This record gives sequence, structure tokens and C-alpha cells, in this order.
Amino acid sequence: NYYKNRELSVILAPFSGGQGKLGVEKGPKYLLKHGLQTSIEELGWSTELVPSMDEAQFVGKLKMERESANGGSSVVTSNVRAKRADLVGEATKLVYNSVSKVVQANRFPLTLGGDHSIAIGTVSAVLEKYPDAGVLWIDAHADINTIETTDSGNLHGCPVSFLMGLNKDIPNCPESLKWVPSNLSPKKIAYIGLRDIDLEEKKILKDLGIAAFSMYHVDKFGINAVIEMAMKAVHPDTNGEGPIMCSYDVDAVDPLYIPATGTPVRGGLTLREGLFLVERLAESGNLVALDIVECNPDLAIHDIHVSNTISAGCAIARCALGETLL
Ligand code: 5AB
Ligand code: MN
Ligand code: MN
Ligand code: MN
Repeated sequence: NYYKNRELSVILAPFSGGQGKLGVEKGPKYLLKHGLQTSIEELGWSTELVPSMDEAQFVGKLKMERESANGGSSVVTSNVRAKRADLVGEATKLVYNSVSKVVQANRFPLTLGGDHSIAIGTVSAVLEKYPDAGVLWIDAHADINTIETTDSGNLHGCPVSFLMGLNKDIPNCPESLKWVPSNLSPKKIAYIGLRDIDLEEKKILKDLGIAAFSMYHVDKFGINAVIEMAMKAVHPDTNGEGPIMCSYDVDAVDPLYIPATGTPVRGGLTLREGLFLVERLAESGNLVALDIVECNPDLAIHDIHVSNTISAGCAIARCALGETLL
């Protein structure tokens, strides 16, 4: 069991530059306001808060960037298609620094996003501490677009390609992201929840032989079989045993339960399936790190959408940390 001393750091990653909708930077604040830290302490963890970056500073930069784009004078700041790569590089490096300190001190990093680009920082820091760790990417999307294949240019759709170093040989790969150690092997990631994959992403998943469990597999085999197949896929020699990091995009869960998110896709996990996944990881005793990303309270149409989304986000954290284990 990797976290028997039950010391945890809540790392705040209030960054929204990996996509175009403001509001996702408010995720950490809302999750904390809902009592996340106290409820984790009630589960027997000692906790601390780690603010990895200055939220207002990044929001300011994003707004400036938007105005200059609207002004039309300097629309093209670089000749790559990745949007705001400078800010994403800066923010993810800050997240990386915070997560590195936390894992090196043998504490459990719970990182609250922000958009999913921040996983560039979390996963690379966790893999430096646990080189053998498998990554479970819970998401409706594969997030493996390269800077060449991305249609939207949004880097929250690209973190896995950076973690694997797939952009290294592409000319004009943004300087700002060259710090990424790219220490994730295609053999060490498994997806659960997929249902909106771009055509070129599909080709990458196939070519690299990546374990990808879509909603089709969840329906066909059931969520317990899928999580066990995923654990075995990342730890084939030890029958699924070994350190696991979970990067949890809340859009994996159906928007019926989690509506306030930037890229909702219908036909997702039920709330129970979404919680069972992390309960199963808690039970395994192998979980070494967790991200919860893409809660955007500003996208809610009704107040009830905010509380549904935020309470589900908190429940994911609590279940992953052992709340429902007897
Ligand atoms: B998320 C899309 N594949 O590249 C793209 O929410 C969506 O972190 C990416 O999973 C969704 O823009 C990114 C169309
Ligand atoms: Mn997603
Ligand atoms: Mn799409
Ligand atoms: Mn994602």
C-alpha cells in the first residue's frame, strides 16, 4: 500500500489556458468551498494546501491575450497551431514543480484543475518518483492530439502526446513545452470512458497499441472487468499490481450527473460507475496520485448544475481516498 502514512497535499492548479472557456480556473476554489479538505481529513488523512500558481495572474494574461487577438494586430504569435503554448508551458511547469516536491516528500498529490493540460505537469512529476507507475486516464476524450493533428488547437486535447514525447520531432514544437521530460510509455497508460475520439487520435492509439476502453467496453464487460483489464494492461507482469496514477477528467461521467464541464459528451459513465472506478483503485492500495480536472462552474445554466458537478467532483476524491472502504 503506497499511502499508508496518509499524508496528502491538495495542489491547486487553477489554469484555463489549455482551452478557450474561462471559468475552469475556478474549479479548485469551488471544490474547496464544498468542504473537500475537511472531508478528506475526516477520512484520516493529514492535509496541506499547495497553491501551485497565481490564478489572477494567469487570468490576466489570458484576458490580455484575448484582447490582442480581437484587436487583430498580433493574431499570429507563432507559426504552430497550438494555442497559448507559452502560457500552458509556464503553468504546467509550475504544477510540475509543486507535484515534484509533494511526491518526493512521500506525500499523496491530489491535484485540482483547471483544464486537463495541467496533467502535463502532474503525470511527469509522478513518473519521476514512480518510474514504473501506470496511468489511468479517465475521460470521454483521448487527449493525445499532437500539435499537428489538433483541429481545435486547444492543448487540453494534447497532454498525452506531450507526456509521450510525440511532438519532439515536429518542427516548431513550442519552446515553452520543451521542459517536459516525456517519460510516459504507451505501454503504461490505459483509458476508460472514451466516446469522442478524433480520427487522427484513433490512428495514434492503434499505431502505438495503447489500451483504450471506451463506453462500448464498459457496457459490454461491466465497469469492474474494465478497471481490472486496465490495471493489468499497465502492469502486465504483476497481474495488475504496482503503482497507479489516475488522471480523472470529470467529462468521463455523463453530463446528466456532471453538466458543468467544457466539452460534455452524452452517453458517459453513470455517477456510480465513475465512483466505482476510484473505489476500486482505493481498494487496490496502489493509487499514488490523483488529478480531478475540467469542473467549470461558469458553464452551469442552473445553480443545481454547479452543485451536482462540484459534489460529484468531491465524491470522486473521497472515494479514491477510501471513503467507501469498510
Ligand atoms: B479534454 C478535442 N479532441 O482536441 C480537441 O476535455 C477535444 O481534456 C479535447 O478531454 C477535449 O479539441 C479535451 C476535440
Ligand atoms: Mn475530456
Ligand atoms: Mn471531436
Ligand atoms: Mn481530458
